[in-house]
This record gives sequence, C-alpha cells and structure tokens, in this order.
Amino acid sequence: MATDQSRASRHDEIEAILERKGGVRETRDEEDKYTVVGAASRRTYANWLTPVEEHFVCHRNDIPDAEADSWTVSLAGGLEGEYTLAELKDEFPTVAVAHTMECAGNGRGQHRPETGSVQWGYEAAGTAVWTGTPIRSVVRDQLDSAVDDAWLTAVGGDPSDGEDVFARSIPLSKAVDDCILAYEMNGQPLPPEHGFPVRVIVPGWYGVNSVKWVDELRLMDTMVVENSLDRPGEHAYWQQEAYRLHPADVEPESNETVETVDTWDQFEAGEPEHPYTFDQTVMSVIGAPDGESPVFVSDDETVEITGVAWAGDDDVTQVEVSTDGGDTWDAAELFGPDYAGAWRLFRYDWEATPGTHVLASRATDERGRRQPMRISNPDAWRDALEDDEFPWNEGGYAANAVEPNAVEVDVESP
Ligand SMILES: Nc1nc2c(c(=O)[nH]1)N[C@H]1C(S)=C(S)[C@@H](COP(=O)(O)O)O[C@H]1N2
Ligand SMILES: [Mo]
Repeated sequence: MATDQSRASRHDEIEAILERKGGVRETRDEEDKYTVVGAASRRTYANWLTPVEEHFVCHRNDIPDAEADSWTVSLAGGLEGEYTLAELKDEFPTVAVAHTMECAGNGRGQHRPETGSVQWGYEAAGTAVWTGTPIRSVVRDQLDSAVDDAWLTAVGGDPSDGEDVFARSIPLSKAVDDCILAYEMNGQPLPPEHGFPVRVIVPGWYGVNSVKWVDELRLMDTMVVENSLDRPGEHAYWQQEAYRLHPADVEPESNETVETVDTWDQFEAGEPEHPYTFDQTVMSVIGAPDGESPVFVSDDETVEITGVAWAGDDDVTQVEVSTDGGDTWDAAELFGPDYAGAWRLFRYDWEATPGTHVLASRATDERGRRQPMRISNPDAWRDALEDDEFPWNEGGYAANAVEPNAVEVDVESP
C-alpha cells in the first residue's frame, strides 16, 4: 500500500519549500508521511488574497520532475485527446477563479484523543486566484447530453511507491460547471509544490479534490473504485479509504456514487454511512488581532477584529464574534470580494478593555448551518449534532469547531 511507508525525501522537499516560501512553517506529522507546511501566522487570515508564500502545501508522494514542454493531460474513458500545456493555453479560453482551498485535515490537530497523521490547527487554508482552462472547454465537444450521473476522475502524475496513483473523482456536472485546469497561481506560474505544470482546481471543495500534477482526466460511470483505471495498482485508496469521515476502528464502505456531494448533508443523512470530503463545511478564522503581542487601546478607541469565513459551495450569510470566549455573540460585518468558492472578509469593532480576552468567530451558511462549538468525544458520532459539537472522527477530517480556533489577546493601556 502506497501509504504505509514514510518518505525521507519529504524532509528535503519541506526544506526547499521553506526556503522559497517565507510565510509558512512545517506542521507536525505524526506518521512522517506527508510534505506539509501551513500558514506561519494567524495574520494570513486577516487578508482576502493569500500570497503564494503563505499558502499551505500538502501532498503524499514526491513532487514529480515535470517539464513544461513534455507534460501532457490525456483524456480517457471514451474521451479522446492529449494536450500539452501550450495547447491548453492556446486552444481554449483562459479564465481565473478565486478558490478558498482548505485541506480536509485542517483542524485535525484539535481532535482529542489525537488521531495521528498531520496535526493541523487552522493553518491549512488559503485563498488564491488560479488561472487556467475551463474543464468544460476541453471536454464539451465530446459529451452527449447524458452527463447527469457521470463522474470525472483526475489522476495525478506524482510517482508513488506502491504502484498506486493519486486519483480523485468529482461529478462531471461540477467539473463542467466551474472547475479548471490551472497553470498559474496569483498570476505566477504554478510552483512545483502546488502542481506545476498543471493541476485541477475544484472551487469550494476540500483540497484533496484538486489533483496536482494532473496527467489524465477520465470520464466514468462511477467514482473511482478498486481497479477502475487501466493501470497497475488498486486506484481507490484516495477516494474510498482516506479522506472519509468515520468513527474509530471502522473501514469506510466503498460506493460507486452518492446522492449528494454536500459533505455535511451526507453526515446528517447518514447516507452514505461514512461521508466523503467533497465540498467544504462552514468555517471561519480570526486573523487580527493575532494574539502574538498585546493590543494597546486608549479609553475612547475600539479595536478592529478581522477574519475570513467560508462555506464551500454555499454562501456565508452571517459571522458572529465573541470577545468573552463564546458566552455572548455579536454580528460582524461581511465585506470585500464576494466570489463563489472563496471566503469573505469580516470585521467587528471591539470596545476592548484592559485585560486578557478570548476572541472567537462563528459563521453560518445560507442553509442555516452554523459552526459547532467544540469537537465531540470519540463515541458521539452523529449524536454530536445535538450537543452543538463536531463529530470526532478517526481521520480527523472536516473539523470546523469554534473554540479550538479562538485566540487569546492581551489588551493594555498605552
Ligand atoms: N497529485 C496529487 N494531488 C494532490 C495531493 C497529492 O498528494 N497528490 N494532495 C491533495 C491534498 S490532500 C491537498 S489538501 C491539496 C493541497 O494543495 P496545495 O499543496 O497546492 O495547497 O492538494 C491535493 N492534490
Ligand atoms: Mo489535504
């Protein structure tokens, strides 16, 4: 199995990334398997656009040694075509999409007991503007009208030690709606660690769906299951085993398709039994004040609290801020850019008094779903919902609890 071994080369990758990108730091990886760095400072979440330097990185295999001239993306599964990067750029329209990418493991480090693997706090999220080719333009000519139930599987060209591949499936309807083959990030060529020469971007969905170093797009009747692809390996690990929500000591069941790709709907409905991490659940992070140094405030001044809030495919409709550790809440103001799939900024004028205060934020999406207060104990599973808790799950996925992301701030008189 590709994921059983740790990988010494990841340490060299991390060092190289830290050298290139000033605004990130390494995150604790219990099993020493992933190349992972996250935003080094809470201040990242006081801005709408995340500079490449501060955007987290997460992958399992070695970064492939890719050359822009020879890399191709092949269409498969009844679709025909093979495109170089130059062809993707020249033969199709160029678009840019704003996408808040959050690793499905963001918040895993907040689970107690610990779940193993990468111990992310809130640092595995960022918003970039990705430039590329709409997937719709590349496949459109070849689709008949029966796209409703089809899936599109993207396969990564990253080498893997178990002869398996990094393959993820999304519904074809989502792929042709707003997904792109991206070759630039914030107007710069994709850095190697973010998928150079070309990656998939799935706006509003957990990072795992945005396959880096993509070399194949395959039209399928089902999402990827064991032996779906024309190549060695089992193929389904990243879709059917990893990145699923489930209680301790449970193997998630394999599914060919799902009724809904809304991750939280899947959890609430219990269908499928163990949700897939597709679209992102409602979440927010305060960026400033950052708690790193005291805030100085005189009697008649207020302190501006700023942060970001997102909810995957859904809009954020409300953000509340607490300055007393969650006892009382006040509405914050949403402002700034408003793009589907990307976070909103929020702000709040705080009448701060000298002392130590715990600041927290709580977002609600357009369907009335609000971030739960804390992460449950390992036995709660679906019962967690009734207690305003997020379900502890063995992989530590999709966590969006309020309290673990709070920030303690010292206020002093000037
Ligand atoms: N080919 C490939 N694509 C991948 C991965 C990977 O290991 N291999 N990791 C995924 C995961 S888990 C995440 S969170 C995002 C992270 O993208 P970033 O490193 O550009 O932030 O890439 C996704 N795409
Ligand atoms: Mo991830």
